[in-house]
Amino acid sequence: MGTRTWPLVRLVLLVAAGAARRARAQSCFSGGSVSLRLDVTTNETGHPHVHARLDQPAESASWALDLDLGTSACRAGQQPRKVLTLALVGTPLKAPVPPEYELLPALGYFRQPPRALDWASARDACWQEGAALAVPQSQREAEQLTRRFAFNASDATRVDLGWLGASDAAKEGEFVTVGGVPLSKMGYTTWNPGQPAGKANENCLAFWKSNALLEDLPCAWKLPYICKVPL
Ligand SMILES: [Ca+2]
Repeated sequence: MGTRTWPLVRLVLLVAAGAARRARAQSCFSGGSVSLRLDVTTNETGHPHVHARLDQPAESASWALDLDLGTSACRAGQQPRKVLTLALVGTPLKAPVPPEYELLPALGYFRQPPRALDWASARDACWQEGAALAVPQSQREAEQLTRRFAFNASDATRVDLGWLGASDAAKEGEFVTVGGVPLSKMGYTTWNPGQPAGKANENCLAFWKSNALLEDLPCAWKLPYICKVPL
């Protein structure tokens, strides 16, 4: 069914950091832009429609929509008008870092939880804290992590290794971070000599406390792990 646009009530609004402001009309946004587009149209049967489209980066805030339909008159004696009020309330774009996280300057916020976990449980535990299972992005970061954290943990299969946030479970030999980025693009890929060597039996990434070199290990092992909140 065809529609026609009411020329005087076509609205394009831009919402940034929770505050609405008028912006120039455009149909596509990119980068960090968050846009809210409202189109008020009527179809051939005369039914008016309001279409709302919120467009934002995938990692952006989630929004709660609050609608209120009522009547209002600006002045005494004025004919009441029907008023639809639309409110969007977003979650903060950046959650505060939990207090137990330690800032390593220029690297991020980190913490080693006290328990050892299998790789998938460690990944999920970091996510539940608003962090991610750490992946060093430089030699310096890998060495800082091994120096700063003790790798001691209860119930650990071993305490001389710690989990990192990458796996080649999806495609053998291609390690991808928990954020979906190929490990080869993360800035630190210094494997222990001869590694990775575990083939399909060892799909999860770890590093050695002693020298920060990378190792593939069975994902069911329980190892210490480090969660990271990026700067
Ligand atoms: Ca493997």
